[in-house]
Amino acid sequence: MVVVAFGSNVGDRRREIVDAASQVAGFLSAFRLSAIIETAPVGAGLENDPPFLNAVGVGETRLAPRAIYERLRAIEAAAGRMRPYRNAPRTLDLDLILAGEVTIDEEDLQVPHPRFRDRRFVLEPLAELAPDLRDPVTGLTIRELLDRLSVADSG
Ligand code: PH2
Ligand code: MG
Ligand code: MG
Repeated sequence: MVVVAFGSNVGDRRREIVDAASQVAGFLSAFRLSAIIETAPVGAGLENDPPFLNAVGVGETRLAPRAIYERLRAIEAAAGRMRPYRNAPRTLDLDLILAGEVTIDEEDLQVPHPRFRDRRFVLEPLAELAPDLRDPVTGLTIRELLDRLSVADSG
């Protein structure tokens, strides 16, 4: 199973995500999109940025992870995504979170996404679609990763 995270905090956020999802559904079979949720920006220095809409999509493909990644980048670019600085507000962010059991650690592409285990805005929508999916690195399921995060949150 391939997992893609969707995020937008500039412009017509819902439309950006819905449009992108239909494009991703063009190359992932059995595509499913989670609920689209509003989330506060997570990350140092982002406190005053506009709120995000986030969602997660899952599907299947025989494309290699790098080919998926290139398609995601092309969809972002077509949505007018600018990259003036790291974590800048964006019309559309598409992150490849998981690609089955594959692990990749290259300069421009890491799979699984190195920060997804700490991100409620990814784990919560993903738990709606695939709670029993396993992270190949930790061996934990999405439900277990989310529970672990909840424990950490409550101190
Ligand atoms: N993406 C980030 C950094 N912080 N916070 C939320 N709530 N949603 C995001 O999609 C997000 C973020 C980097 O891509
Ligand atoms: Mg991102
Ligand atoms: Mg990104």
